[in-house]
This record gives sequence, C-alpha cells and structure tokens, in this order.
Amino acid sequence: MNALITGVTGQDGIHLSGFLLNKGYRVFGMVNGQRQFNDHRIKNLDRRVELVFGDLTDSVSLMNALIESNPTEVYNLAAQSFVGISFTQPELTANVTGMGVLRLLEAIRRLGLESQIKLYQASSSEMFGRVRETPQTELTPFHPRSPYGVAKAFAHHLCVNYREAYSMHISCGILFNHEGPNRGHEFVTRKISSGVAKIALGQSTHLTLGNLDASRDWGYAGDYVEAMWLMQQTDLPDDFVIATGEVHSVREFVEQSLIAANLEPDLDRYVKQDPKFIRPAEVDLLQGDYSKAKEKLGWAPRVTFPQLVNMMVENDLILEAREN
Ligand code: NAP
Ligand code: F7E
Repeated sequence: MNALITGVTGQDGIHLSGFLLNKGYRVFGMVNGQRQFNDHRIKNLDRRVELVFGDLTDSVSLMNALIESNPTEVYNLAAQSFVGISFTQPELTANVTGMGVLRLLEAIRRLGLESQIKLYQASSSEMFGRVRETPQTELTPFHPRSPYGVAKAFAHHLCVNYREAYSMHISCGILFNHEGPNRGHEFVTRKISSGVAKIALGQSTHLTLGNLDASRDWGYAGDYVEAMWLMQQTDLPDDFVIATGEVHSVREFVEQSLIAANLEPDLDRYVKQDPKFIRPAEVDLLQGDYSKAKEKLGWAPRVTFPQLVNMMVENDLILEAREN
C-alpha cells in the first residue's frame, strides 16, 4: 500500500513516516526540490522514505507527486505551522496553510483520484481560538485568533465541503498541541526543554519567554500520528478531536522541565519575559474532549505530561552536551 505524506520533514512527518513504514507501507514523502540538497531533516529521514518533489503553492508539482506516488492514503501535514510567524507573514500562511489545501483537493480531482485516495487533513485546535466552551469538541464553534487559525479553519471547511460535494474520503484530525524530541525550536515546549538543558549544562543562565499564563492541552506526537492512521482506516470519513483532556500552563511546563533537569523550579531565577514573544491576539486556554475518537477509533493518549517533559528534556540534555 502506498502512502504520500506532505510535510514529511516536520515533527509529525518524521513520526508518521516511521509508523507507516513499520506497518509495511511504501512511504513517499513530499519535499521541496531544491532543499533536498541542504536540509538536514531530509537527510535524517528513514532511508526507506521515497522522496517526491512538490510544494503546496505549486499545483503542477502536487499533481506530479500524486502521479509518482500513486497513493491510496494521503496525509496532508504540510503547512506554515507557526502561529507567531503567521502574524508577520499572513499572506504566505494563507497561501500555504489555506489555499494549499484547495490546490491539493483539486489536484486529486483533476487526476480523477477521488475514489482511490483517502485524505487526512491536519486541522488544528487553533481553529477554536477564543473558545466558546471548555472542553472543546468536534461541535464547538470556531473563533480563530491568528492568520494561522483562520487559514486552518478555511482548509477544514473546504475538506468538509469536498467530502460532502464529491463523496471523497477526507478525515480531519482536530489535533491539540503535540510535542516531542522532534518538535521545532520555534515552539514553546522545545524552546523550554532546550533552554533548560542549556542552563543545567552551565551554557546559559536563563530562558526568555512571552506569556507564561497561556494554557495548552499538550500530548505526545508519537501517540497522535496513530490517530491519523486510524482515521484513514474507517469506512466513513469524519472529524475527530485528538487531545489528552489535561491542561497545563507554560509556567507549569517550565517548572516541570526544571525538575526534570534536577534544577530548582524557581521561575524568578531562570525565566525572563520579553514582550516581543507576546502575540497580537492570544489563545488563552485549549482543552480537548477526545471521547469521540476513543469511542469510534479506539484511540487514547498514552504518554503523560511529566513523561513528555522528561522525554524532551532528557533528549535536549544529550543534544546540547554533544553540540557544545
Ligand atoms: P512542522 O514541524 O512545522 O512541519 C511542517 C511541514 O510542512 C514541514 O515539513 C515543512 O517543510 C512543510 N511545508 C511548509 N511549507 C510548505 C509548502 N509550501 N509546501 C510543502 N510543504 C511545506 O509541523 P508539525 O508540528 O509536524 O505539524 C504537522 C501539521 O499538523 C501541520 O499542518 C500543522 O499545522 C498541524 N498541526 C500541528 C499541531 C502540533 O501541535 N504539532 C497541532 C495541530 C495541527 P519545510 O520545512 O521544508 O518547509
Ligand atoms: O505556543 C506561548 C504562546 O508556539 C504555545 C502549533 O503546532 O499548536 C501550536 O501552536 C503558547 C502560546 O504553539 C513563548 O503565546 C509563551 O500561547 O508552542 P506555541 P501554539 O501557538 O499553541 C497548535 C495546535 C498548532 O496547530 C500550531 O501549528 O506558548 N508562549 N512564550 C510562547 N510561544 C512561543 N512559541 N515562544 C515563546 O517564547
């Protein structure tokens, strides 16, 4: 069975490609053609991942990637995924994260592959934004708070529309924040785990962050990619919230990280704040209700919050010690 993953070099792409290879899939990963020569994340991918070249802003390349990989399952993980940058590069974010999904859907249709392909779309809890209820379910109305959240909401509605209009098997995973050792350094959890590792190793004295009170439902990426696959195995496509149901603040993430590195959980000593990391509009709290996924997919998170933080800090202690 062939699977095509867009965004294969990202955090989830790394986990998902490994997961699918273990299940015996032939895995194709879509990457930017020029970057293949320079990007260490491409070099670090499992060698069994077969590269196809393409970009969500280039319809022809999407068609070529589909023809070359001839997939029965497509996982659309590619996006400009950093909320912070979406405020300074809103047009790029709309083009990649929003319009890119329209291009992919139309590429599938133009090739007449609507009934051959099952598509997974990476929707996001950022669509809930200024939340209308807590916890959030598949039925909670959207109120995105960033160009990224708006682009994801556009893409989500498009996927629902194409599912209804053309009977395509498209499932949207409304995934809450998920992290791990492969998380990009721009995101707060990785910034904290690597920053705390540097403090523990004597390479730095403090961390500089923005809003410490923001609260998130943080899970482990390795658990969440299994949910993506389970959605592709259903007879009927649907939308599913994937979350842990537990909430922690950025402050708590720092405290837990300091404990994991055998440091005093003393934020006054180790954390400075800089307004440049505060967003023009913030999402204060996200908490997901994953009951539907549990009931219909048999999915539940495995890794707990302290386990996740420990995993990330331990990984960064090794990496930072090696690099410096
Ligand atoms: P990530 O680490 O930021 O990876 C994003 C991937 O998209 C990278 O491989 C990137 O490749 C690729 N990409 C960017 N622009 C592209 C373009 N124009 N054409 C093709 N590929 C492009 O994101 P992630 O954390 O793995 O998340 C995967 C997906 O889930 C994303 O769609 C994200 O928005 C969504 N999501 C993530 C979370 C989370 O907590 N991680 C939660 C909900 C939803 P280059 O670096 O080469 O550009
Ligand atoms: O911010 C606060 C920040 O950038 C989390 C993406 O994967 O999950 C992610 O989006 C919170 C925010 O993730 C810093 O203001 C404080 O409230 O790690 P983040 P995010 O914005 O929640 C969703 C579900 C996605 O879909 C996205 O693709 O932490 N925060 N101080 C900070 N955030 C960052 N990045 N850096 C700071 O210094």
